[in-house]
Amino acid sequence: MNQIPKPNQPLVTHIFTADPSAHVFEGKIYIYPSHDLDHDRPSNDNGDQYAMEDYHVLSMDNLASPVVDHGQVLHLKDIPWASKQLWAPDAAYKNDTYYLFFPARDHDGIFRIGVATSSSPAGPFHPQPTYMEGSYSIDPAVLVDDDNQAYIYFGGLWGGQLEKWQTGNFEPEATGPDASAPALGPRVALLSEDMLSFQGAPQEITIVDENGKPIPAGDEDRRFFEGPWVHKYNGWYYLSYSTGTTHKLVYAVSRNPMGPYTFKGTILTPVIGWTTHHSIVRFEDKWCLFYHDCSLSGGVNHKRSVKYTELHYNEDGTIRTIDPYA
Ligand code: FUB
Repeated sequence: MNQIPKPNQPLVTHIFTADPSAHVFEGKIYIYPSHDLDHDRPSNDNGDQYAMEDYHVLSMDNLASPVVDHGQVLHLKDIPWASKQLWAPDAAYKNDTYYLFFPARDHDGIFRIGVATSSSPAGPFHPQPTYMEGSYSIDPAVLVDDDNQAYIYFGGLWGGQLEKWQTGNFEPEATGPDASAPALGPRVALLSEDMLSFQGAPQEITIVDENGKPIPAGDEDRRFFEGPWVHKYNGWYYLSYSTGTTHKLVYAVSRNPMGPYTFKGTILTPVIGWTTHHSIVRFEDKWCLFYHDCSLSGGVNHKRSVKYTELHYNEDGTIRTIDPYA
């Protein structure tokens, strides 16, 4: 079961894993993925096929050592406010505590974001009794900045329900903006010192083109769809995300963690499978892209496998585009 990971190969093959959020904790690489279920129920644009019920944590001492599956660290049945669909999580460390941030549908079918805590990066994680007040949609990603201020980024279209929050309230019938109108941006909120709540209302992040114009909703090669991730490189904040319908991982940069962000280019060309979702982490002297695809399941969209590959910057700070099958 414990395999030495090779670049662009599944990290583990005994379970399906997706949406990897990788971090270096206690000198090792820890990966917080979704745990895809091996079922054959039908698929739809609402994402009902992504019916995940628990989380596992994976770790590697380094890139040449076996992957350890630390087993189930949190289950749906132990989260009082959640009804189904434990989607893409992220983890953070602060206050001598490890925090697992995760989306799930509440008992009204609305996606919310919860948090669970542990004294170990490998879990188990103990959930708070309620979701984070003011949270909505999916795909939380947390950046603890150099000054120790933590930011939570989140959001996703379609099944992720971001379209339904344009007024600040949940509007079940709401659809996205017209093609020529600015695209919906991911959201960002400051986290409280104890990491358990939002400090103030979430704000929408604007993503602009090279001329400072917001990327329109119809520009499906560049507009935000889901899976935000923010990392820092040479004093710049890099916001990367999935374009959804065009299946790319792309990025934009800013001097400010709250944005606006200027679109830069493509990190990863489409993978096998509909979704693409990633994280970027520095381990020792290498930058790594963790991502997933559906090669192990022969292309079944909801049976994904986490992989990694090395990521390279150009002299000017741009990221070299990666073809995962080259
Ligand atoms: O894994 C369920 C959903 O699929 C995630 O939340 C999205 O980012 C997409 O990868």
